[in-house]
Amino acid sequence: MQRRKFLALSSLSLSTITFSSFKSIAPIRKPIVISTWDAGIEANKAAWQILRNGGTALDAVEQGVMVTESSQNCCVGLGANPDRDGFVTLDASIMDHQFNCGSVAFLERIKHPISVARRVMEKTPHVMLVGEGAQQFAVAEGFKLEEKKLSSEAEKSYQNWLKKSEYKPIINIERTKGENAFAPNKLETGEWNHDTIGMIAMDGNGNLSGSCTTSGAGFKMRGRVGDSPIIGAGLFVDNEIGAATATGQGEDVIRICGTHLVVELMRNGLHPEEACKKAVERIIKAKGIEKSKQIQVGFIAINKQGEYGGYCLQKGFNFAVCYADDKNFLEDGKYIL
Ligand code: SD4
Repeated sequence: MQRRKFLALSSLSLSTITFSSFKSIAPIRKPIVISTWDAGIEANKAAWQILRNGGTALDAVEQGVMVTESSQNCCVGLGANPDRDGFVTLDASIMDHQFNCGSVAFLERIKHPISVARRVMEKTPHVMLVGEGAQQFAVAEGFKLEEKKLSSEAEKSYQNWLKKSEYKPIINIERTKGENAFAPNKLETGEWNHDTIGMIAMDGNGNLSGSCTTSGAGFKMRGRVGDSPIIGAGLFVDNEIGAATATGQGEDVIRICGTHLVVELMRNGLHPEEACKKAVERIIKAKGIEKSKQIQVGFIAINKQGEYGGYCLQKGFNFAVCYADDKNFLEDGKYIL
């Protein structure tokens, strides 16, 4: 009996030792930045310039996604599809390595919601500002109030959508035209409905930060807010463990506190890819397989070793990974359904 107990104990401690020493000898890859979808390549380039020059992960994730918010090729930001009443409303969040975080939701006519989110984090006692109040704050902080006008593509797409006025999320809409393509063909049909970039990074000091910015689901109900500005849903960072961000149908990410779950799974020792996979499985468990087939959700994550991974529900999600001047590439997310 005694001997059996001893053997059980020693194998337990052996596996603990092996596991923790494995963790501690895993090579640390830093700096590193990863971000969702094809647009992540351009965003990573901007973030990488900051990281390679010794800048902070926080600056990198803000300035990285600002590229996407400004891009004409992408539906993140003011060029995006409007809600069903014809207004573009934006959500964004940012989080640093000390649990500081800021977010804005239902924000109109401001070009860089991510920077407003950062000001909320740095200059207010709050975490989240929404709607008119968020806009007032932005203007008081010197952000320009842009004209209330849809981009020509969004206008076309909205007019088309109005013919049926039917809200129907369509999975993987960003990538209907092969490698590196958004979906200009879908502009004609009003079906371009995923409009997000999430970015997470570790800087040379080993500090993690993340950002997430979106126009949300195209033709959504007025006032609808997705997962992207909700800390623990669309974005979460715990500097001891790792960081995660999400894309896809926000309602289903919120339901399971998706990115918080991913980080907690990494805390339990899972590799980022495995953690993302488990979170996707949780969505399927919550929703059932048939309903899960109708939507897309993707998670990406990095840990303190600079290991990274992504996982999604359906084929078609990808993310951009950058950790050297000549290493900025797209990876397809593995999928379950
Ligand atoms: C939302 N998660 O508002 C966002 C949408 C998205 O690619 O990620 N689109 O629900």
